[in-house]
Amino acid sequence: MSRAYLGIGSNLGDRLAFLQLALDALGAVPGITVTAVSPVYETDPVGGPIQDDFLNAVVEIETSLEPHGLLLVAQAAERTARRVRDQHWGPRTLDVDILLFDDARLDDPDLTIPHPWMGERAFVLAPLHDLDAALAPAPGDGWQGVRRVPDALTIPGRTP
Ligand code: GSY
Repeated sequence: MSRAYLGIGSNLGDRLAFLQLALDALGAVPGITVTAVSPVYETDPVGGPIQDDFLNAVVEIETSLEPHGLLLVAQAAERTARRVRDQHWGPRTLDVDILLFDDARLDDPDLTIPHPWMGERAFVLAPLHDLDAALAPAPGDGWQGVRRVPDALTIPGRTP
Protein backbone atom coordinates (compact mmCIF):
# COMPACT_ATOMS: atom_id res chain seq x y z
CA MET A 1 0.00 0.00 0.00
CA SER A 2 1.15 3.50 -0.77
CA ARG A 3 0.19 6.78 0.83
CA ALA A 4 -0.46 9.72 -1.47
CA TYR A 5 -1.59 13.33 -1.11
CA LEU A 6 -3.69 15.07 -3.73
CA GLY A 7 -4.49 18.76 -4.04
CA ILE A 8 -8.03 19.59 -5.12
CA GLY A 9 -9.27 22.98 -6.26
CA SER A 10 -12.29 24.63 -7.86
CA ASN A 11 -13.22 28.18 -8.85
CA LEU A 12 -16.24 27.64 -11.10
CA GLY A 13 -19.85 26.81 -10.21
CA ASP A 14 -20.63 25.10 -6.89
CA ARG A 15 -17.00 24.93 -5.74
CA LEU A 16 -17.60 22.97 -2.53
CA ALA A 17 -19.74 20.39 -4.37
CA PHE A 18 -16.96 19.89 -6.92
CA LEU A 19 -14.41 19.29 -4.15
CA GLN A 20 -16.78 16.76 -2.57
CA LEU A 21 -17.24 15.15 -6.00
CA ALA A 22 -13.47 14.64 -6.14
CA LEU A 23 -13.45 12.90 -2.75
CA ASP A 24 -16.41 10.70 -3.68
CA ALA A 25 -14.85 9.80 -7.05
CA LEU A 26 -11.57 8.82 -5.36
CA GLY A 27 -13.37 6.83 -2.66
CA ALA A 28 -15.40 4.89 -5.26
CA VAL A 29 -12.30 3.43 -6.91
CA PRO A 30 -11.24 -0.08 -5.85
CA GLY A 31 -7.72 0.18 -4.52
CA ILE A 32 -8.19 3.68 -3.04
CA THR A 33 -9.19 4.51 0.52
CA VAL A 34 -9.59 8.15 1.48
CA THR A 35 -7.97 8.34 4.92
CA ALA A 36 -8.08 12.09 5.69
CA VAL A 37 -9.09 15.43 4.25
CA SER A 38 -7.85 18.86 5.25
CA PRO A 39 -9.95 21.88 6.14
CA VAL A 40 -11.17 23.91 3.17
CA TYR A 41 -9.46 27.19 2.24
CA GLU A 42 -10.64 30.03 0.05
CA THR A 43 -7.60 31.17 -1.88
CA ASP A 44 -6.54 33.97 -4.19
CA PRO A 45 -5.95 32.67 -7.72
CA VAL A 46 -2.29 32.10 -8.59
CA GLY A 47 -1.30 32.61 -12.23
CA GLY A 48 -3.51 32.75 -15.29
CA PRO A 49 -6.07 35.40 -16.21
CA ILE A 50 -8.13 37.48 -13.76
CA GLN A 51 -10.47 34.91 -12.26
CA ASP A 52 -12.55 34.12 -9.18
CA ASP A 53 -11.13 32.82 -5.91
CA PHE A 54 -10.63 29.09 -5.50
CA LEU A 55 -11.66 26.67 -2.82
CA ASN A 56 -8.73 24.32 -2.11
CA ALA A 57 -8.11 21.31 0.09
CA VAL A 58 -5.72 18.36 0.29
CA VAL A 59 -6.78 14.70 0.43
CA GLU A 60 -4.75 11.84 1.93
CA ILE A 61 -5.31 8.39 0.46
CA GLU A 62 -3.98 4.87 0.77
CA THR A 63 -3.77 3.10 -2.52
CA SER A 64 -2.63 -0.06 -4.23
CA LEU A 65 -2.48 1.82 -7.55
CA GLU A 66 0.74 2.94 -9.20
CA PRO A 67 1.25 6.71 -9.73
CA HIS A 68 0.11 6.60 -13.38
CA GLY A 69 -2.99 4.62 -12.43
CA LEU A 70 -3.78 7.29 -9.86
CA LEU A 71 -3.24 9.99 -12.50
CA LEU A 72 -5.92 8.34 -14.68
CA VAL A 73 -8.31 8.35 -11.71
CA ALA A 74 -7.59 12.06 -11.07
CA GLN A 75 -8.21 12.91 -14.72
CA ALA A 76 -11.45 10.90 -14.73
CA ALA A 77 -12.68 12.86 -11.69
CA GLU A 78 -11.94 16.12 -13.54
CA ARG A 79 -13.92 14.86 -16.53
CA THR A 80 -16.85 13.93 -14.27
CA ALA A 81 -16.87 17.56 -13.14
CA ARG A 82 -17.18 18.47 -16.85
CA ARG A 83 -13.95 20.38 -16.70
CA VAL A 84 -13.16 22.07 -20.00
CA ARG A 85 -9.50 22.80 -20.71
CA ASP A 86 -10.02 25.91 -22.83
CA GLN A 87 -7.71 28.37 -21.06
CA HIS A 88 -4.25 27.56 -19.73
CA TRP A 89 -4.29 28.19 -15.97
CA GLY A 90 -7.84 29.49 -16.40
CA PRO A 91 -10.97 28.92 -14.28
CA ARG A 92 -11.89 25.29 -13.69
CA THR A 93 -14.69 23.29 -12.06
CA LEU A 94 -12.19 20.83 -10.63
CA ASP A 95 -8.47 20.35 -10.52
CA VAL A 96 -6.98 17.19 -8.98
CA ASP A 97 -3.17 17.17 -8.67
CA ILE A 98 -1.00 14.40 -7.27
CA LEU A 99 1.31 16.17 -4.79
CA LEU A 100 3.18 13.32 -3.09
CA PHE A 101 3.24 9.55 -3.55
CA ASP A 102 5.20 7.82 -0.80
CA ASP A 103 8.78 9.03 -1.30
CA ALA A 104 8.51 8.65 -5.07
CA ARG A 105 10.41 10.97 -7.39
CA LEU A 106 9.11 10.92 -10.92
CA ASP A 107 9.82 13.21 -13.85
CA ASP A 108 7.75 11.93 -16.74
CA PRO A 109 6.27 14.15 -19.47
CA ASP A 110 2.78 13.63 -18.04
CA LEU A 111 3.53 13.33 -14.33
CA THR A 112 6.03 14.95 -11.98
CA ILE A 113 6.14 13.88 -8.33
CA PRO A 114 6.49 15.67 -5.96
CA HIS A 115 4.29 18.23 -7.70
CA PRO A 116 6.72 20.81 -9.15
CA TRP A 117 5.32 24.01 -7.61
CA MET A 118 3.78 22.71 -4.41
CA GLY A 119 6.52 24.21 -2.23
CA GLU A 120 5.64 27.73 -3.42
CA ARG A 121 1.86 27.56 -3.30
CA ALA A 122 0.20 28.56 -0.05
CA PHE A 123 -3.05 27.01 -1.31
CA VAL A 124 -1.25 23.63 -1.17
CA LEU A 125 1.04 24.23 1.83
CA ALA A 126 -1.67 25.40 4.24
CA PRO A 127 -3.97 22.35 3.90
CA LEU A 128 -1.00 19.95 3.63
CA HIS A 129 0.44 21.36 6.86
CA ASP A 130 -2.94 20.80 8.53
CA LEU A 131 -2.82 17.11 7.59
CA ASP A 132 0.84 16.50 8.47
CA ALA A 133 3.09 19.28 9.72
CA ALA A 134 6.15 17.24 8.69
CA LEU A 135 5.18 17.54 5.02
CA ALA A 136 4.85 21.31 4.73
CA PRO A 137 6.47 24.21 6.59
CA ALA A 138 4.67 26.13 9.30
CA PRO A 139 2.75 29.25 8.24
CA GLY A 140 5.08 32.07 7.24
CA ASP A 141 5.24 35.18 5.13
CA GLY A 142 4.73 33.06 2.02
CA TRP A 143 1.30 32.03 3.23
CA GLN A 144 -0.69 34.96 1.94
CA GLY A 145 -4.00 34.77 0.15
CA VAL A 146 -5.38 31.72 1.95
CA ARG A 147 -8.34 31.90 4.33
CA ARG A 148 -9.78 28.90 6.15
CA VAL A 149 -13.56 28.63 5.71
CA PRO A 150 -16.09 26.86 7.94
CA ASP A 151 -17.26 24.45 5.21
CA ALA A 152 -16.03 20.89 5.64
CA LEU A 153 -15.69 17.96 3.26
CA THR A 154 -16.89 14.46 4.12
CA ILE A 155 -14.69 11.39 3.80
CA PRO A 156 -16.58 8.80 1.71
CA GLY A 157 -18.14 6.14 3.92
CA ARG A 158 -17.95 8.28 7.07
CA THR A 159 -20.80 10.29 8.50
CA PRO A 160 -20.19 14.05 8.48
O1 GSY B 1 -2.83 24.19 -9.72
C1 GSY B 1 -4.15 24.06 -9.42
C2 GSY B 1 -5.03 25.03 -10.14
N1 GSY B 1 -4.76 26.42 -9.76
C3 GSY B 1 -5.07 27.03 -8.59
C4 GSY B 1 -5.68 26.60 -7.39
O2 GSY B 1 -6.09 25.44 -7.22
N2 GSY B 1 -5.81 27.54 -6.41
C5 GSY B 1 -5.36 28.83 -6.54
N3 GSY B 1 -5.54 29.66 -5.54
N4 GSY B 1 -4.78 29.25 -7.68
C6 GSY B 1 -4.62 28.37 -8.69
N5 GSY B 1 -4.07 28.55 -9.89
C7 GSY B 1 -4.15 27.37 -10.52
S1 GSY B 1 -3.55 27.08 -12.10
